[in-house]
Amino acid sequence: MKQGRSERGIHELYAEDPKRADWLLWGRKADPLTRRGFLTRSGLLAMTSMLGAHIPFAKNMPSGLIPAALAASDEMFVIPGKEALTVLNDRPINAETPPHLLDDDVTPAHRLFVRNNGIPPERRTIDFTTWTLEIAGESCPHPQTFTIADLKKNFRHYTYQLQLECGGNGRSEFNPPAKGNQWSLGAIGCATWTGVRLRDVLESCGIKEDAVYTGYYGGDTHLSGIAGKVAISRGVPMSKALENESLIAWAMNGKDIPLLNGYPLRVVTSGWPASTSGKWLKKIVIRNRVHDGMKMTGYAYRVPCNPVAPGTNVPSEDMCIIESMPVKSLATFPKSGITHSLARPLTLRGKAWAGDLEVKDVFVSTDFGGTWQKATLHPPVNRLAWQKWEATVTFQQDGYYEVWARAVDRNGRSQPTVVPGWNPKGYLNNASHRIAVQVI
Ligand SMILES: Nc1nc2c(c(=O)[nH]1)N[C@H]1C(S)=C(S)[C@@H](COP(=O)(O)O)O[C@H]1N2
Ligand SMILES: [Mo]
Repeated sequence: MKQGRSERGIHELYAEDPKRADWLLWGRKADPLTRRGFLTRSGLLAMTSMLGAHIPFAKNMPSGLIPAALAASDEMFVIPGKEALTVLNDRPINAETPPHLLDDDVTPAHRLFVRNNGIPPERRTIDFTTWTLEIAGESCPHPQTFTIADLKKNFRHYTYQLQLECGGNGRSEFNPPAKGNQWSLGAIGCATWTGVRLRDVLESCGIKEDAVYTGYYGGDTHLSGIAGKVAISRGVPMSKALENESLIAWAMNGKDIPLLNGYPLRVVTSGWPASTSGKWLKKIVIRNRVHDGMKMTGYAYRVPCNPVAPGTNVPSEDMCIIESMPVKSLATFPKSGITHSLARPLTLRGKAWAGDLEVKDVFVSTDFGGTWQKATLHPPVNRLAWQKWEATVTFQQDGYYEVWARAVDRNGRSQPTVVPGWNPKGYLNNASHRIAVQVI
């Protein structure tokens, strides 16, 4: 966390509210209780007294599990237009959405997370009418440059609801900890995107037979401010780029894309780490090799090709690029920490998604995973949209409960209830979401 008050950027946005600015500059201190860490035996006793209740399924509770009731925390409001998001960093700006605020079927602009690797272009420097997108690269025989009006005129328009999840979502739970944004659960959203198919645009420029990968370039700049140094330039294999749902989008939820989410133009390659969905899109290259842009090489967005023990020093040649994201779900209602009456059943709601795949089932548990009950799962509105689920649970006695949600994809792969495969950069944590419910 940088602290220099002289730094320009988002701080200017808060000039009119010094209290918020102060808080931002000071940063969000990691709360040890937000980690899925371990407590001692006496900690467990202390915990019961902190919760002010006994725990009916204590015998099932993994030793040292920190109750979701204590892990939840409310944060200050900070980004104008995205006030309810939890800000992790201000330079670059990174902010996530608390799970209970992801309850909308379609994520509204003010609730879509923000993950910036560099400094976004300033709004006043962007002109929607003169913004251009260049298609080039060694495997593109006829490079061309399009205005947004050209894209709109020359190609068919498509609108899809598409989920975007940062590859590092859930990173805060890995142990040993991984450097990077300490995302908890909210670097995910599913808005509606309108644009043209990436395939149609690439095909109009030609795709040579030796084409293997795309690479995007955006209008943001590297944090260092070094001229010509890009913040991030990633891409996908041609097979992913040519899918129906891979878009070059100019609208989100029927409006201009919010500046922090890529205005005026972005790639959306849903189901893969959202880092493949380039914002402030200026250029796409068709490559005859795996794209080697910024954050495509080394350890960035890669995990060990074979599982490793926590803390292992993995040689970079043993790291593989993340492709489709793993199955995952959230309980978006109720908010973790509610009090519920023993006399009434509790109806839960949530979302589930599974990278390139569809979600087959969602299960919920109120006894720390001892038993599971099937939720009602709705089909996606289109491929790569998240799926809604609901379930009604009842409680036999009062006390502290956790509701756990677990999704299973079409291939039968389930979310784990503990943090899965440790990896050096802390990607792909798809552990079950847990919410705390106090039954009285
Ligand atoms: N040009 C550009 N594109 C980018 C990024 C960026 O920093 N610059 N961040 C990427 C990452 S890591 C993620 S997770 C998503 C986040 O999209 P969002 O901020 O719209 O939620 O954008 C991706 N596209
Ligand atoms: Mo990301």
